[in-house]
Amino acid sequence: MCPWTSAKLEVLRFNRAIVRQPARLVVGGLRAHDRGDPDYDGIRAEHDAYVAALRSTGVAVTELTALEDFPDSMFVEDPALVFPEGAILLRPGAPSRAAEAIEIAPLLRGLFEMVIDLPVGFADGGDVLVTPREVVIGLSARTDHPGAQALATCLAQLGRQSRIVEAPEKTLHLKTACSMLDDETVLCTPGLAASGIFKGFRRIVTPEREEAAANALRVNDVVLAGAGFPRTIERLGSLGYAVMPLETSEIGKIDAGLSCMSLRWWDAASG
Ligand code: CIR
Repeated sequence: MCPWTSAKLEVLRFNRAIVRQPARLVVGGLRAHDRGDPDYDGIRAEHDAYVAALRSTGVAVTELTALEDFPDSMFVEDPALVFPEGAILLRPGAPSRAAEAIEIAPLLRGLFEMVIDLPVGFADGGDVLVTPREVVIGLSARTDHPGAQALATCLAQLGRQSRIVEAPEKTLHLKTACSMLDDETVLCTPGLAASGIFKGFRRIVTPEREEAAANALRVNDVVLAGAGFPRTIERLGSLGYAVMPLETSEIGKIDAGLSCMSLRWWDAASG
């Protein structure tokens, strides 16, 4: 077995998660390039399998009802950040998603003692990668400089250091192109691997034409990975990771991947 599969999972141990059921209007969700509308039933099936997968890893999942006025609201990762020590309500960069933070605020205020509002600028949770040593904030079409800097201040209030980087061009979010596989290892696209952003991390690079596989999701002992990326699955398996393939072809049509469908954290009180 490869030695790094026993690496620590300080930032990838979760016992709580929040998800939101897809709105009917999800078929009209935002996308950079039109590859045809996704199918609502297909999205529901992908979402249901995702929730079941989270539960199978030991996570208690709070499932919110659909917000029918917000096509992209099932992607709960973008309007907020959650940590064991508190939550941050973000200001999503797409105008049609701005109010999603207002919608999720009451739940987070009930769950966390400390909830900080991003005061200015724009930032999407998809641009925020949590690593043990720091939080990496990507500048993108959704996350601007004022938002990233304000977010760094909010994170400092929670005791977290951060670093602001450029997300790769032509990707929606920083995490469209990378994900943590364990505390020391990043799965990322070739461009991001070469960028210097992950200097000091072990880097596993997505195979050619499987760049979208970089948005995998490590939850406890399992790596959730897009079923449409067989070479990535094979590579991770051969390195000793326990991979659970999940269908993402419908959510992929609206630029979504596996991280975006949940907010995850370790809640000490839940044990
Ligand atoms: C959007 O463009 O906002 C949605 N269609 C997809 C959001 C995906 N979010 C994420 O990866 N964090």
